Amino acid sequence: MLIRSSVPSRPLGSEITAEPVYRQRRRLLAAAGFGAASAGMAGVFGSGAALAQRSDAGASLAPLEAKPGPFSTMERQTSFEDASTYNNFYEFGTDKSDPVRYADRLQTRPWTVAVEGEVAKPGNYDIERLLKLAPQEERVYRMRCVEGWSMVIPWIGYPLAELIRHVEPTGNAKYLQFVTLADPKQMPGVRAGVLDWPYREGLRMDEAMHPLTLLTFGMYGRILPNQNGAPIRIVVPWKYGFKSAKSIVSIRFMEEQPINSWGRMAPSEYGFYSNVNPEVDHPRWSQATERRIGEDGFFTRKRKTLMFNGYAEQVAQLYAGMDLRKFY
Ligand SMILES: Nc1nc2c(c(=O)[nH]1)N[C@H]1C(S)=C(S)[C@@H](COP(=O)(O)O)O[C@H]1N2
Ligand SMILES: [Mo]
Repeated sequence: MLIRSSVPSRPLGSEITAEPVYRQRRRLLAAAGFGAASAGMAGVFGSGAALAQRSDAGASLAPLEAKPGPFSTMERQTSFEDASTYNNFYEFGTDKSDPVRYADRLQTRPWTVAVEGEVAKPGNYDIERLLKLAPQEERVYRMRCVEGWSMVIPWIGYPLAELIRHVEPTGNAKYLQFVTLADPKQMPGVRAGVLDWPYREGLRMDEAMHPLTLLTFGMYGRILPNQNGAPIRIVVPWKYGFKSAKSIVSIRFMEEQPINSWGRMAPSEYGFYSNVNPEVDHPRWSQATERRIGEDGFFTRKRKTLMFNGYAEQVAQLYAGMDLRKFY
C-alpha cells in the first residue's frame, strides 16, 4: 500500500520537527554537489550559479514546525528544486519558469484572508492567527497537473476542515469559493488577459471538509516559497492541480456552486469537479498517463494515472452515484 492511513500523532518534539528540515538540507547539499547523494538526485539542474541562487532562496525560508500526518505517500519525493522552479502561477506569467523568476516581488506580510458569506464568524483573519489555528502536519501528496505532469510534494499545513469548523458555516453553506490575490503591481502576469482575474476556485462543502484537503503554509519543512502560493494556499490531491488555489485572500461560503476561473475560461475542458480521472480525457489530450517530474530519462516510461490520483479509497464515496463523465 502506498498510503499510510493511520500514523499515531505524537507530541511535537525537536527530533520530529527537525527531520524534514534535515532531509531538505541534505537534498540541497547534494544538489550543490556536496556528498555522494548527488548522483542519485532526481531532476535536471541548471547552471551552478542559478542553482546556488535557488538554494540560497530556499535556505532563507524559516522552518515550519510539523508532525507527520496521515495519508502520506511513501513514493520518492520530487526535489525541492523541481517543485519550486517548475510552477504554474499565471499571475506571474505563463512560462513554468516565470513564477520563480518574478514571485519574490510578492509581499506576503501583512496578509489577511477574508472569510465571507454563509458563516457565523465572518471577518478578516490575519495570517499569523491562521498559522496557529491548528497543529501543522506534514503530508506527502501526489500532485497531478491537468497538463499531464505530476510531482510528489511534502506539504505542511492542517486540514481545511479545522478552519471551516472554526468559522461555523450556516446551514446554507453548500460550497466554498477561494479567491486569490490579483495585484498587477506585484504580479506581472495579471496585466495579461489569459484568465479573468482574480483566480477563483471552488469546492463542494464535503470536499472542503475532507481530511485530505489541506490548508497549506509550507513545504519541505519550510514556509512556502512565493511561487508555490505563499503565504497560504489549499492542496486538494485527488483533483487536478488547478483546484489547489495559491495565495488566497478570501474564502467565501456559498449556497450556489461558485465560479471557477478555468471552468469559466473553457467550460468544455475544465469542469467544476476536475477529479483526476484517467478514463475521462481532456478534449485535446489523453489523461491516461503522466510524466513524473524529475524522472524523465531516455528509458523512463510514463506512469499510468490513477483514479482520483490514487486517493480513491479515501474520496470515491464523495461521488457515489454521480456520472463522472458528466461531472468532470
Ligand atoms: N492563484 C493561482 N493558483 C494556482 C495556479 C495559478 O495559476 N494561480 N495554478 C494552478 C495549477 S495549474 C497547478 S498545477 C498548481 C501548481 O502548484 P505548484 O506550483 O505548487 O506545484 O497550482 C495551481 N494554483
Ligand atoms: Mo496544473
